[in-house]
This record gives sequence, C-alpha cells and structure tokens, in this order.
Amino acid sequence: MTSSMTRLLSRTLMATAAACVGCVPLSASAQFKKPEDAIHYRQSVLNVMGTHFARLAAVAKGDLPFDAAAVQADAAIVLMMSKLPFSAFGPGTESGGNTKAKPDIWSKRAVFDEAAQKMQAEVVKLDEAARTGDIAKLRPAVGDTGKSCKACHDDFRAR
Ligand code: ASC
Repeated sequence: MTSSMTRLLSRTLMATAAACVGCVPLSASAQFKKPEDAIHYRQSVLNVMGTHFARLAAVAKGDLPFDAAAVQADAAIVLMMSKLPFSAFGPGTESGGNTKAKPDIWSKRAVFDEAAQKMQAEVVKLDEAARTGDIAKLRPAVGDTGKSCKACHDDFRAR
C-alpha cells in the first residue's frame, strides 16, 4: 500500500469511529439478551446520571464550592447519560430484575416518552448553563432539571 492510501484508510477509519459516537443510543436498543440485563443497564445509567446531577445540585445549593471545570465535567456526563436509559425500557422489560419501574411506562408510553424528552431538553439547557461558567445561570437550570427528574419519578417509579 502506498503511504497516501494508508493515510486515506486511516482517515476513513477515524471518520467512521467519530460517526459511531452518535450511534451509541441506537445500538444500545438491540443489545440486551435478557430483561434483567436491560433493567441493570438502565438502573446503572440513571445511577451515574443521578450521582453527577447531585454534585451539580450541591453546587447550586452552596454545599459544594463552585468549580467551573468540575461543573462542566459533571454536566457533560449528565448530558451523555440522559440519552441512554430509554432504549432499555423496551417491551418485555417490565419485570425480571429488581425494578421499581411502574407498568404505566408501558401502558402510557406517550406520556412516559414526553417526560423523558422533557428531561433531555432540560439537560441540554443544563449543559449550556454549565459551559457559561456562571453559577447564576447554573442554579435555575439545576432547578428545572431536578423538577423534570422528579416529575417522571413521581409518575413512573414505585416507592
Ligand atoms: C438527584 C437524583 C434524582 C433527582 C431528583 C430531583 O440528584 O438522583 O433522581 O436529583 O431527586 O428531584
């Protein structure tokens, strides 16, 4: 192979790898062998999202010092995680593991999807606010995001 062919091939591979970053949520939908695997996956993602969101909430409350870089990193993780859980609420994953998911998720799917999209939209704004480096912008975005978490939990998660 000539060196120009090698360069072209490596560029093509890099472009393919970059494009695949965006297909993670899609590919995730087909990869569960058992309902328990989907349940474990969505609980794990939501746990990581909640852990990093809780740090932002603590900063917003003044319980943790404002560190712009840490805030941006936490928000970026929340943003990525926010895209992942919903492909793991597929048909047949109502039960199996240790789930608190209510049957309404599957019987009122449009309402659940709307709540999910509301949270995802708030998280996009949260990430934008975090990237301003301005705690005055972070605070209301944390409040709005927290409300969207709570709304879905109130309706769709058993106590
Ligand atoms: C969190 C977390 C949630 C939300 C919710 C906001 O930190 O784990 O589920 O905030 O409690 O009301």
